[in-house]
Amino acid sequence: MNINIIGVPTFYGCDKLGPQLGPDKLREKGLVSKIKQYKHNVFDIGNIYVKEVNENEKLTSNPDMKYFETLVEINNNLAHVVNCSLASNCFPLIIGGDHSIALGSISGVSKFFNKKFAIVWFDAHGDINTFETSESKNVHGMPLASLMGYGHNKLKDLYYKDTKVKENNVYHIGGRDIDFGEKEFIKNTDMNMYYPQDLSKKGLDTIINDILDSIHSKDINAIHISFDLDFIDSKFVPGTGTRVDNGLTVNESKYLLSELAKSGLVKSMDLVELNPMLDINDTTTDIAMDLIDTIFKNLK
Ligand code: DIR
Ligand code: MN
Ligand code: MN
Ligand code: MN
Repeated sequence: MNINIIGVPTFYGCDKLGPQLGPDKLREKGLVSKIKQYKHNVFDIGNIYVKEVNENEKLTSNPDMKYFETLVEINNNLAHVVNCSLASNCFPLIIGGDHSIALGSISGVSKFFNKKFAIVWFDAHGDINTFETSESKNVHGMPLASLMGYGHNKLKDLYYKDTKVKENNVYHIGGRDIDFGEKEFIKNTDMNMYYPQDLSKKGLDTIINDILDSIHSKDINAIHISFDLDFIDSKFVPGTGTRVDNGLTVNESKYLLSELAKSGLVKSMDLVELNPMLDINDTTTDIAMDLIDTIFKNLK
């Protein structure tokens, strides 16, 4: 397969320094050769441009969302690069950066597949806040809501003017730190939520089969994986910004990713929230590499 690596070196969505170093950190660790060992054609097409913004101007463009206009710009460019990548028969692997970049990557995916795709979102958090429910004003807590058509117009209508994904085509796994407003949203949404207690009660194989059966039963041509490293239990991932207990192990995460990859439907992926400044002995970087290894080893 042809793979495009696209880095998005930004921390603007989480307002905590570190994630901007993620893409180059993984490159230094041998990201390209890691993927090449599985006989893929790998093209590292570089990083999306991230404009420098002064810390004290972060709320100037919008009082409710930090670095708003700059994030819109970054994501709009990213969406186009991802769309072009798919159009040239390449698998875009988007390396963050914080999770706000999923807004751009998935908008590009949505345009290419004409919305006939599913998202599997691995995260301890909901990422379904809007500027009205957010307690942090951080855009990395909002991408999924924006993609489903909620929140600020400039986020909802990023790249092209419409809702990017049907709520029922979103499969969210691992949520355990959901904000008040997000819980209210979940009560009325059609998106599919799988909490850590569901995973332990029913077993990982049952859950992943349920998800794949559900996807197969729909008019869907592709799966996009969006993997936030805080999906994994806090004790294993020092190098991510918002760690949460009661998550899954690395091996459990790898099992879920390998089953998805084997389905033959995975056409794009984000790996986000690696923070090399918080990491200890590259533990979390090595885990990120291991997850990527799992995907490209099993990709069909
Ligand atoms: C929190 C944290 N719910 C927020 N979100 C994070 O800022 O909206 N998402 N960390 O991954
Ligand atoms: Mn997230
Ligand atoms: Mn998260
Ligand atoms: Mn929270």
